[in-house]
Amino acid sequence: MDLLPDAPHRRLNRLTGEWVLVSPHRTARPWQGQVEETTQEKRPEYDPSCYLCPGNTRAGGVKTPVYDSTYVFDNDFAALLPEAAGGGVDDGLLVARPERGLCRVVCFSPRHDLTLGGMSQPALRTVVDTWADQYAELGALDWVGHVQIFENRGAMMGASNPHPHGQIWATESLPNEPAKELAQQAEYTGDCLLCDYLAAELGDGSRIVDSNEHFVSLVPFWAVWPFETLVLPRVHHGSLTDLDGTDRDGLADILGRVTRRYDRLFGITFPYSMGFHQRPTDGGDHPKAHLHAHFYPPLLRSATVRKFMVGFELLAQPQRDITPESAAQRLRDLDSD
Ligand code: H2U
Ligand code: ZN
Repeated sequence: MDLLPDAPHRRLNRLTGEWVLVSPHRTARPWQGQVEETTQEKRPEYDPSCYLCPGNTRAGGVKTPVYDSTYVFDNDFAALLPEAAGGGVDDGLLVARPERGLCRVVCFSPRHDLTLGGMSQPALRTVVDTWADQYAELGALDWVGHVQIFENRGAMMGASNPHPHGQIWATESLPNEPAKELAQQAEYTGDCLLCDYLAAELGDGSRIVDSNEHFVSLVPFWAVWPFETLVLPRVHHGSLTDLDGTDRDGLADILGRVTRRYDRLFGITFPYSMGFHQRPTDGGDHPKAHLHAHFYPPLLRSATVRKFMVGFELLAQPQRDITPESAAQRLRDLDSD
């Protein structure tokens, strides 16, 4: 896309309907802000003080069994509870509604020292299968309208523990981010917004990071975070449960590749929040919902210099300096094996 200017411009996020300001000329500015400590300690395979390692007692007092694959448990400190409780408030101005939910923790591996990118392909495939099974099981509850699968990785993102794990929050109502994205997809006049978007990106090529037969990783045209990426299935699928065995192998493969590229970018276990957006489980058809995963990493220019969503970003609109095209180039140039 040669038309993209080097001058400040704004780009439309077709998935949310929101704009991001891009300031490519600003990448040379001096930096004297916060520099964070890098802690890249070598972790043991088993940590007796880790509440997620097999056989250990969790903070809530429950003993985790000696698991040898992926292991799922109900969050001991769940943010949501499954029992319906209390009434709401709506006086025409102030509105509050009760919200039911279920929160689970998914230990990706019994090995304390691994990350998604360091796990074997069969082990990663088991994680994908576990996510799909959890989506099916939680989504089948008649009151669960949405299942959010995510991973918070790294202390910088607020992860409480380095043991490889993610979370699942199933809620009664549709949360803000998927609600925005589903509305945009539903309003799209073609068959599928993300199918058309992926075709355009594959045609252009400048923002593609990696791909296999079933999935593509790219830096979205409208990325807000410096090294934000989107993982998309090549064909239209609404959820993880729609994926067959070879699709799931493809997803496991691309997740391994993307996270290994991230880890090589600054030579550290790259912090991020990642998660899947899928068809809601509210009983509706949602034919235009296209399964995808977002990776939102906070780092900007080194292992210690992060982007902050402050100032103009917080008060007005997100802004980025390095272009999505140059971020994609840097990720693409790294080894993914
Ligand atoms: P994060 O690292 O993404 O915060 O996830 C860890 C979750 O694990 C967190 O939600 C739960 C916390 O409530 N947890 C337990 O359920 N049991 C424990 O013993 C400690 C942590
Ligand atoms: Zn552990």
